[in-house]
Amino acid sequence: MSYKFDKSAVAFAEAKLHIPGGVNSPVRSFRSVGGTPPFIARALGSQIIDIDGNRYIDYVGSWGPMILGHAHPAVTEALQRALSLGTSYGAPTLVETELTKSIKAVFPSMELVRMVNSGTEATMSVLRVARAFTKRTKIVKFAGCYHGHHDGLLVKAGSGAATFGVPDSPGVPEGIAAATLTVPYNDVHSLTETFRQHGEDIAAVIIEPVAGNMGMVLPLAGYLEKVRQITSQYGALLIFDEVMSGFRVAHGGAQQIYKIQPDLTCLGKIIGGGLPVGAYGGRRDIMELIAPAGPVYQAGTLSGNPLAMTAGLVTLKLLTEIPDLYKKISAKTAALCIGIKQAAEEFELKIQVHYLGAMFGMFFSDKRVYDYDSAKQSDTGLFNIFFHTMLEQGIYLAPSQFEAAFMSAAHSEEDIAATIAASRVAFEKVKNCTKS
Ligand code: KE4
Repeated sequence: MSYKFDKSAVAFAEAKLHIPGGVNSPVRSFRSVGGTPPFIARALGSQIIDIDGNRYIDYVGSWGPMILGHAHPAVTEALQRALSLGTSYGAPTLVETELTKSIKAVFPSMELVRMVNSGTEATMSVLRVARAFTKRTKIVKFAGCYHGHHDGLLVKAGSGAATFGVPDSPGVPEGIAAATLTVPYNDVHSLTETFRQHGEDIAAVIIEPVAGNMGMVLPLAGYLEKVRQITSQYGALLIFDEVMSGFRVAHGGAQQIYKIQPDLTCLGKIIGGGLPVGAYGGRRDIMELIAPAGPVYQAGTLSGNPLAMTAGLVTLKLLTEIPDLYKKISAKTAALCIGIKQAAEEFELKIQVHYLGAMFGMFFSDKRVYDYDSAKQSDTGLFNIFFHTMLEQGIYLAPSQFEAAFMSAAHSEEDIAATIAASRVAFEKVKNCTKS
């Protein structure tokens, strides 16, 4: 059955009249891969269905939140009950404390947690409290890591040796960018050198401990330990941005796998079960600076709203209660990635496949990918051919080489087999394109 996107094409043209680029988040526009983004009508389990009636096995999962699969009955039922009690009060509720306790049970480094409405709000707020606590101004981030769209982190490495940041978007003031130093991921020497030069004025380092925004890139052996050691040595705070990796690469995120205790952690996505959410938290002596406990201001009309808290609480309870859930999801991810790698080799195509827990990614590159520069060596043209050939076979991957993919508890063995089979067709097409 050939996929048609007629209704989505009409919908996309209409959306562009009213919404910038026709989407409410850029990556959804398919600008990176070309073509028309399917407009989704509904989803259930591992599947999404678009308004043309095309069905897809979904490996985007709303960019991470849907680890249980779409429209999980327990989440839906709990939300329906919560809806009948109202949608938002702007006052404290029991469910906020319950969700926070569920997070702390899995992330013991988070002694106090503040709920917000997005990962962006979480990372924006965590920088403020890090600067207030240390009374320092500079922040270190890593090329290829993404922490949301606030000015302080929409920054890229400056030219030449200077690591001072320059804006990564129009509208970001030079002065704000200059307070953010950018260094390569997985490069201990650059980080050490940056601290040697600026260490006394660095408030914090913020890192995706398992990176998912340059494609999926894993920390090299011992790297995160060195980052922890360097930040401690200079009195800078270590912030793990686990908005994507939290409850994803393992139940307790990257900090559980690599046994690193960050000073502060940001979470999002999965903890809201598909509703708008973010959270930041960590050492009590730092988080007690946050208003109203302390002087560092941060607020939000819908922070901790009962619907997101309810969806998140049910999701986290299931992640804890379903026996061997992470073991099973990790095994599915591994089986899929090994199968795709083997399929590529059948066509003598060299790809890099990375996976950990319920997260995976692939690069059309014959070289190791360990940072943003090496990720950018990938052949995005080949990726785009692969992407569309998979889409037309009912496999919905992230529409960019520089994104990650996400497995859920709802993906079946049949889904995995169908995806590997579809990848053979896609690799054959890629191979034929490389010949011509
Ligand atoms: P949000 O503001 O999108 O909830 O979270 C920002 C954020 C912070 N930190 C990390 C590690 C993230 O991955 C994200 C957001 N991830 C992207 C995926 N590349 C969300 C998808 C999108 O931007 O549309």
